[in-house]
Amino acid sequence: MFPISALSARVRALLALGLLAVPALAQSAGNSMDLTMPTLKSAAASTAPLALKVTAARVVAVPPGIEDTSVFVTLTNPGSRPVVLTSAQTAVSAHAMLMLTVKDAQGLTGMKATPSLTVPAHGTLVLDDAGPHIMLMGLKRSLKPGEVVTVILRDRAGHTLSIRAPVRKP
Ligand SMILES: [Cu+2]
Repeated sequence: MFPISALSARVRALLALGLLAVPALAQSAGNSMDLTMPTLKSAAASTAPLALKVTAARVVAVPPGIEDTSVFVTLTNPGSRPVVLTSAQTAVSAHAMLMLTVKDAQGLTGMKATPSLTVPAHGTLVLDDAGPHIMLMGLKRSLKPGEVVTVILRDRAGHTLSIRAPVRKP
């Protein structure tokens, strides 16, 4: 949604940390077993996938050459406990970050990274361009309108939810 130049120093610092982690990820990506084993382990440790209802999932289409975009989705929690999301990931971008939309003292709209987003018990969390959202940073290729991108959300206990989000023009 926003040019990279709009990122706060804090986000840049977080990105730098993320970039530091890339060599380790790239190494394990070289061997599909390395990717599969931790997934199986965490699935065994978790009791069930995240029980959230997903509606209005979409990825914002951006022109070729633009490397960042946003994921919007409405998440409804039928359960009696809040679901605290702590990370997102997708195969189509180097990073996925949980973000808040904020206004500065001059009234200018920007965004900042947040360590978590909460879907309240018996409630709904709307991710959109005016509020919290997920940023995909460092797209590995241009996304075609209509194609479906898989985005995985993870909560603080390691439970995951796979979201299928079609690419849509804003
Ligand atoms: Cu944004």
